[in-house]
Amino acid sequence: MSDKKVLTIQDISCVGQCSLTVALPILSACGLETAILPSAVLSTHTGGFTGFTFRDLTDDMPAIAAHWKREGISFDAVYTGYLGSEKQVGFVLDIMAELLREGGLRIVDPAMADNGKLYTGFDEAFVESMKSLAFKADVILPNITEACLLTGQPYREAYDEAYVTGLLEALCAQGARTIVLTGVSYDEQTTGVVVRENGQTRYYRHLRYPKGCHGTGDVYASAFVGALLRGLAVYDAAAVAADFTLRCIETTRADESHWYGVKFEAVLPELIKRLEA
Ligand code: PXL
Repeated sequence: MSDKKVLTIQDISCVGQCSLTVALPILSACGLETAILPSAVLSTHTGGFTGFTFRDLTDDMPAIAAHWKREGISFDAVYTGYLGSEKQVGFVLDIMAELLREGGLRIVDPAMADNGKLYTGFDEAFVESMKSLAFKADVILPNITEACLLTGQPYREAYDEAYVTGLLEALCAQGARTIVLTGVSYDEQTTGVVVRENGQTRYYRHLRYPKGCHGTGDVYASAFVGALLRGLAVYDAAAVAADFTLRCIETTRADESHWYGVKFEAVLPELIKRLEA
């Protein structure tokens, strides 16, 4: 167990197994006390459903944070995912400055794009504001598309190690500290994560399934944060999260009707056991 307290800031997609409905159970399973700050409430996520509702909670954020401050509440880590507006990015920066304990971690998943495209509802102005958050974080977890957007590098479907090294260097040049670059694949059979920490780069490679699943970025980031705050080193946490995410995909892929997310619930016992080891 751990007595670390983490605050995660992302949306509630009521249906669709992503963002807070994934982060909260995974972080809790990892043994962490988890506080949430919902950035928005959507009826579903935006990746494949149409006609979803969207309630922006931007204006509630400063009042919630001010109450916590009055109560003397603070956190060992703030982990952010999908944010609903540029204004929210500013509030998140304030929250990190005001409510993190000394030595607390800022972990940012710049969730805004995948497969070369911004998610529905995001634009260049949002990307600009995300830069101000990502480059202040202790750890960022971009996918290749998000790394390109943060650095202005061109997105490529197929690439080599030199391209990935270029992306990491561009991120570092802009101020990134520890980087966990997800979905890095040099061939059809394998994929993995590249971890850049203290000037060292390591690649954790594993099996790749042909079709990506929605929500795996959130599952991955949440398991990574859980493992990291349980005391694992960054690379080891990145590997545990990769194995967990792969098992979630394996558990889901045969069920065509489950296109909107992964069945992570069935795999939580494996994650819990792994963290006990
Ligand atoms: O999984 C990232 C995510 C989070 N929240 C919402 C989304 C998405 C991706 O599409 O639409 C609302």
